[in-house]
Amino acid sequence: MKTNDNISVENAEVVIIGGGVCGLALALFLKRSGIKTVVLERRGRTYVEQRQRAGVVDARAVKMFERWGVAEELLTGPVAQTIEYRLNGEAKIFVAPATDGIESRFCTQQMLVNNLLKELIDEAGGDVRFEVSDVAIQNEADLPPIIAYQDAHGTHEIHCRYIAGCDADRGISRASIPSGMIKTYQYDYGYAWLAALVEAPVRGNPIMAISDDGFVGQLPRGPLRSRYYLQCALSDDRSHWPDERIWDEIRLRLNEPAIENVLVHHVEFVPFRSVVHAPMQYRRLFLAGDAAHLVPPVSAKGMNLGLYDIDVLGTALSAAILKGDATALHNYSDTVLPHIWNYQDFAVWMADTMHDAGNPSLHGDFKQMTARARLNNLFRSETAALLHGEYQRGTN
Ligand code: RFL
Repeated sequence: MKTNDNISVENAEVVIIGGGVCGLALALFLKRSGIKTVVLERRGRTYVEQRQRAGVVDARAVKMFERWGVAEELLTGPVAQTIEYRLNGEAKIFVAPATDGIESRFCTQQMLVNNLLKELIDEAGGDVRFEVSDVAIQNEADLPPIIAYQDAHGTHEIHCRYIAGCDADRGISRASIPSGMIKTYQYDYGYAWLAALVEAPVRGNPIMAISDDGFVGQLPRGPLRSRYYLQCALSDDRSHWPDERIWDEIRLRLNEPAIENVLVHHVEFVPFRSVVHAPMQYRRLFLAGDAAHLVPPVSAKGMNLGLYDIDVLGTALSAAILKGDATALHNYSDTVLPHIWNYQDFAVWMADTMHDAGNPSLHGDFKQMTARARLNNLFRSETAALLHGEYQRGTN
């Protein structure tokens, strides 16, 4: 490391901006390929370790971790591909038809991130710099990129060959791309979910319950906890939803008056929107995960789509750096976008079906009846069930 005018200057092959699930997975892959990589993360390690979101690593992502030889280190056990769909209290269990043997794994995002940090930093000595600020990107045509940032010791510059923008929707990576160079496709659904992490496990199957009083879902988040999702208005906030109302609505929408109030650890409000920014690359900057696309949580695909990007991007970066073949890197965006659009369509299917089939005040009684027919197809058509199972596994 050199020092110029109180700015430390160093080199790396790849700088990854954002040390969330996508940035860390990419860093681990590159580290194991022998590529010098630096991760810049604005939060502290403890904060990153404690952030809880997704619950399941889909079968496609499991295959990726198996190919990389880290599935056993990172993931916990297989998860049954069953969901209880409930319509006004009447339950039907959807069992995804069996496929080629590889199954999704139960592994919360928090667990996966903790295991990635352990493998990357504690086991492999990977370079993750926490609590950095003012990250700035120079990505000029025909010049190697320069990433500047601040930390407690001063100002730093990293000269690199490639930048991976894994800093989610509000990060600096996508914002650094000049306007007009990428197009944003966005769809707003007009409602939100209240997501409540509670001290109660899922008993039986994960539940997706449609009711005339609105949607409620319960998904596993570890052996002791689960997350309830309640459809709510975009304008709602915590003042509209004291704990007592959360539990009253859960009992009402599930039609289970005996459910008891337990500790609510955390509540957040997630507006439903789908977004794709395309192309997902500009010069030597490549966007992955939430920096490039968002899906509503009803599809349970946000993290899994990000891991798909990382699989393609990691392979393309290593071909460019280790073999001098940048073809896959040039084609990165064109390679991943068809998959992303496919799962945006799945997210629309899930969102419309789970919400329209309930109260017709949302989109009318015609949409209510077509949504119910669509849901019913999962139980009467092997073809529909097979396709739904493929989407759940991420193999479509
Ligand atoms: P992350 O995980 O948000 O990490 C981005 C990292 O970038 C850092 N950062 C910066 N660092 C340096 N400089 C800057 N200027 C920076 N700006 C930001 C941040 O501190 C952070 O550490 O994004 P990534 O890696 O793209 O991963 C995306 C996933 O986290 C996301 O798609 C999922 O959590 C979505 N999601 C779910 N996905 C699933 O596959 N299955 C699920 O069941 C599921 N449930 C959910 C979800 C997301 C939710 N919320 C909170 C929107 C449930 C919820 C409630």
